[in-house]
Amino acid sequence: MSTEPESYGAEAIQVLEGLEAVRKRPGMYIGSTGPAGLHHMVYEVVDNSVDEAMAGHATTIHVTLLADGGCEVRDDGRGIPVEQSIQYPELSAAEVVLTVLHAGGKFGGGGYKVSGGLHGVGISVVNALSTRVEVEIDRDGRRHAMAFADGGGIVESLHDIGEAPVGPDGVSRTGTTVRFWPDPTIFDEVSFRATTLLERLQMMAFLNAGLHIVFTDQRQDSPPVEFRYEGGIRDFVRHVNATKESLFSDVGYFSASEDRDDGSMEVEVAFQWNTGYHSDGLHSFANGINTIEGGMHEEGFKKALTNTVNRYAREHQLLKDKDENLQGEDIREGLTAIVSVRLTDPQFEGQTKAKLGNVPVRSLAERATNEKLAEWLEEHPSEAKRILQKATQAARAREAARNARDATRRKSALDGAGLPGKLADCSSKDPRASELYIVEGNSAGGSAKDARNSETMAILPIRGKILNVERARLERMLANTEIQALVSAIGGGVGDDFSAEKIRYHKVIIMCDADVDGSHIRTLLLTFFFRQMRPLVEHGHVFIAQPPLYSTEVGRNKVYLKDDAAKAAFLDAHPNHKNEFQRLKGLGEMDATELWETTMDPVSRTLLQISVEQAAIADEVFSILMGDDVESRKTFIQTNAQDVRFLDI
Ligand code: 0RA
Repeated sequence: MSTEPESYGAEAIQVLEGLEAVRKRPGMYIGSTGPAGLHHMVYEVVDNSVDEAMAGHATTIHVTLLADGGCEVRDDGRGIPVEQSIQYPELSAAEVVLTVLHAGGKFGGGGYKVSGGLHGVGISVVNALSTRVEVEIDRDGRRHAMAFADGGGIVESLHDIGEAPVGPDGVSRTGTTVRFWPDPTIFDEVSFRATTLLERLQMMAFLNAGLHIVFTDQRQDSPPVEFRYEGGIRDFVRHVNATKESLFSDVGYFSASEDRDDGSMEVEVAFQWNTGYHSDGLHSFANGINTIEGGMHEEGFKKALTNTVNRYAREHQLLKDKDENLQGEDIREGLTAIVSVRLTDPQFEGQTKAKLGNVPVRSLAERATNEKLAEWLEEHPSEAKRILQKATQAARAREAARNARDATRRKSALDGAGLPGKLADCSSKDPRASELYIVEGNSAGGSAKDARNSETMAILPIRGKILNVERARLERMLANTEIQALVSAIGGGVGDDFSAEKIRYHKVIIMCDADVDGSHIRTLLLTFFFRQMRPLVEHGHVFIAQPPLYSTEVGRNKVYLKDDAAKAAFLDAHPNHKNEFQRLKGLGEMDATELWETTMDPVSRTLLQISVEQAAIADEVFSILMGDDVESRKTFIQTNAQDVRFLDI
């Protein structure tokens, strides 16, 4: 085959036009061109390998961040087919997969029943949004290679480069390796964040029992991180509950599937209760995607859970005739459960496209739970008894909580009547012009007060760790003075009562240090806003202040540089620059002038606007992967804290 890029036929031109459409509207294909979109590129490629593994043909996926900024995904599957394409005779099948939109596993006899992919867009989209893509395919004893450049143009047609490596068993290796370099003219940032990828890869390993994922970051010399969970979602539940006190040691599990004319579906559920008080430990997934807004699978499971537990309780006289049925939230208190479904054509709906809409999944989940959970309860009488004791206590606590909440609501502090003492309010009464800076620590709060423009900027210092909202029940949370100050300063109420019309500031800016504690507080605040003031996030009123990482002197002026990329760009532009770069101190150590210049001056500051999706991710990641254990969370952040810019976003 030719390796020359010339002599495009009509089809090749058509193909390039398809990829051009992706470059024109990247957001339509990968959601955004921010960090989330950048990381979707990796998931898109990995999802193809996961599909190959789920079809029973691959066991191991290596994800490697290359020192030069590229990303390599390697699997030991069958290898993308290399023969001539039937539909596009001038291209090989592999070239079609890389250049034609939605050409994933749809051709040949080997197509997949169910396929992952957040947007299910295929590797061609990754190609369209990369400056270079290299693919190697080991198949039929040969190694084949091809390469693309500048958004999908073929620079090396598929060609044979020799024998495929032979393993110790004497069998030729098969598999696919894809390397890509995201296009910096498309993405705001092209540096991957290891933590973000690790979280997702770990989740994938939990959701695909037995799948072996190896992650290596060659940009630094850290050892590879490996995930493999033979127990799948049972191990996931065990992992979430590891930092909690479980109510019993067994992790329940059941699954069911159904084949229909319009495709197949399967549901898997794992569950265990802990002694905690959340009733939001239910996490659901559809084709490996975290459905944080729930949907049909969750509905079916929840309904049947409530039914089945109540039915069991009545049949075993654990509820008396005169007792009311236990409510769903009582039964779910302390429950950690994973509901994972796979289906042919998932419909993602809702605000963040994270709600499963396929109606038939509801009845499958419901029937499976009604039948198999009932069996599990019969087989586990002592566990069943504990679950019922806990649910009964929760029902009583719910009553008490309602009374406490009513009392709290009557308190004037929460109606915005009195403003908190430590709030340095701004003089403007126009919410559109007003900004609230939530500042970690009193000393930073002091500098911020000195530095601010008092007409438009209000300062609210938050001391130490605010209450861990993840762990607390609502009434306890509202009793916390830091939370009360926050609620009354913002002025829109809280929880179901929250109204974005009443808020006193249109910008609520979280200003924390770029260290572990700062990141902790930032995540807590985002979790709080996401759960208790969601419209504030939805309307785009929540921001994160991003102090620069470096400063340096140019003549008599100080120049601030946002991050390593900005520093590199500065050095490119000033090759003779000899002055040193200072790494900037924590917020508390800056004086007012410095704080103003780096972080608060509207002309030069960098504010990151938080989307519902980001807040939801902060919330979800926080509660799923970290549980209640602050220590393990700290360790996790510390080992991944190289890139402080993206911390927790
Ligand atoms: C289409 C058909 C077949 C495999 C694949 C695609 C495939 C794609 C990717 C992408 C990354 N790794 C992959 N592994 C496989 C079936 C091939 C056959 O029938 O042998």
